[in-house]
Amino acid sequence: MSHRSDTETDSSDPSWEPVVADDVPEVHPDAPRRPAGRIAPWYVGALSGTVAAIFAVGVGLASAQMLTTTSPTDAVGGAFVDRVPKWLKNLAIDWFGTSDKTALKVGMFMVMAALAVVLGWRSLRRPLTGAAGFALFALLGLLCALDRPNSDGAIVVPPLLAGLAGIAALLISLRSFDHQWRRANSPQRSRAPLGWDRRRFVVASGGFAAAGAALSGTAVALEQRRVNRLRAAAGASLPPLATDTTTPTVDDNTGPINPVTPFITPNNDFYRIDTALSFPFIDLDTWRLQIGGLVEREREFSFAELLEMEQVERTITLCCVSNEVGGDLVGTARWRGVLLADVLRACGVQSSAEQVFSTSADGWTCGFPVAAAFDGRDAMIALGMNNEGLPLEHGYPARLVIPGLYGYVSATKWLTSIRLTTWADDVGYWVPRGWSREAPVKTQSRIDVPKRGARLDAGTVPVAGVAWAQGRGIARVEIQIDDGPWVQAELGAENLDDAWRLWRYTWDATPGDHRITVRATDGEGVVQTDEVAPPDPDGATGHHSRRVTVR
Ligand SMILES: Nc1nc2c(c(=O)[nH]1)N[C@H]1C(S)=C(S)[C@@H](COP(=O)(O)O)O[C@H]1N2
Ligand SMILES: [Mo]
Repeated sequence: MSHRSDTETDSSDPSWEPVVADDVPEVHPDAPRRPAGRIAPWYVGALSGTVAAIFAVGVGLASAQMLTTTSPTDAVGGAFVDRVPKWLKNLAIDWFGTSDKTALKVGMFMVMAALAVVLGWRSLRRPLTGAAGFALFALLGLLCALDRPNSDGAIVVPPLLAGLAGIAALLISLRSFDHQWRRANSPQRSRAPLGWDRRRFVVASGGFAAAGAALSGTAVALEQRRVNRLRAAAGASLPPLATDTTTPTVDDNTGPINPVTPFITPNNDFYRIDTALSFPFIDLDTWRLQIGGLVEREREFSFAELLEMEQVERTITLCCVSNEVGGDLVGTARWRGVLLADVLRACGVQSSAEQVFSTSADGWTCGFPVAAAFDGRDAMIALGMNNEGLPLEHGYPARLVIPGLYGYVSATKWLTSIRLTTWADDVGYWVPRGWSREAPVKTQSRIDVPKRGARLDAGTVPVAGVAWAQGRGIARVEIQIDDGPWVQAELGAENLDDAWRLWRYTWDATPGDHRITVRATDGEGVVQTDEVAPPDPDGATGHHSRRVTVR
């Protein structure tokens, strides 16, 4: 330090540390010193940090794929999803709908990029700051990984590798300008220019960026291959039905009752809601459904064993508690599989059991009353959906479908275990997060056409939609124009207690601004309430209405 003159030292900045310094052997006391503070421009640091982050993320993603485990980014994202406050989760669903997971990932990468820029910039003067920052990141990834339910030991490896990769990439990128200074200071090369070595920096940082991108690309490709294999396996998982067990329904998808919403929702159009940032690792050969808890005999069922049981097919409407009045988080499918009651009877349910508590391959849980499995409704372990094996998005290889209950308390996808238990002993995923423990579906009706704010010609206007009250069925749908009388809509022929009902009404529209409102009456004669309630905590209520302009 004695070589530095006072004027060269910015003593007001305690973080100042000579990039020049102590670790360099003092070969020549009179050699020119790099002027204090004359370090590479800030963006060199920022770039080093960014490049190191890209490399670290690539190493994390690729190593996770190779070890078939959760990546550090998914682990951190998953830990975040598990902890988001309810208002933020509702806001995310409001803003991004079913793309909320993509939004989360994009947000996470933006935060990481911002932190990497700052870390890199700070590291220009203090490389250890950056190293420590990446180590903290690795620690966060490690803690989140350990926090993931249902994961094996391999999950700790990717965050550790990613942390090491980030530190190495940062220090090596930063050294590319330090190095030039050293050469300038050796007596032999005392006339070499001072400052950082652009070319060396570009080579080092470009190399890490390219390697990081290549690793990320490889990870994406491996993940895609895994998903494709799972999809192929899902597609081939079900033999054709030997006998026709289909619940008799009239022509699906052909009825003109509702021009935009078919009675059966095609798998590709079926809404998807879950907490999974990537699909769980499933291998049909080793997959087992475990039944335990308050049963006479704990048992395990392989997929083949489930297929050997009596197969049923039922048309059931599934809906999400987060569905707003008029929303589209609802769909109807023909679910194929075994009755939950058959499987539970094979194990003998003890009388002290209160709750059927299920867990997915990725550790998500939910529970519903034991009665729902035995009260005569078609509570199912579904293995197929609309004449296909269960699609990956919808729970391959097996899921629960319980008519009349919202998905979050009943419809476990990627099902791996069912435990008979008490309400006190096990609590489903969403319950401590503020949603009701029990959640029967509320009667709802929705207008699909005309669209909101539509401009229509006076005369005959088709109005159409759907209505549902699973378990009770729909007996009547009524339409109100402005504040006029309620008039009956025509109902679709498909009339099942557990499925929605299509409806239409032919409106003789007169010029002006109008409001169209719908309400349904369930099979027990109860009219849908007009009391407005939000989805939180156990399902939205209120009438759906649309404003249109007629010319
Ligand atoms: N494993 C798992 N199963 C799950 C969920 C989840 O987050 N993870 N979400 C539930 C919720 S809230 C709903 S509404 C339904 C949605 O099923 P779908 O995506 O097939 O429409 O799945 C249920 N099953
Ligand atoms: Mo849901």
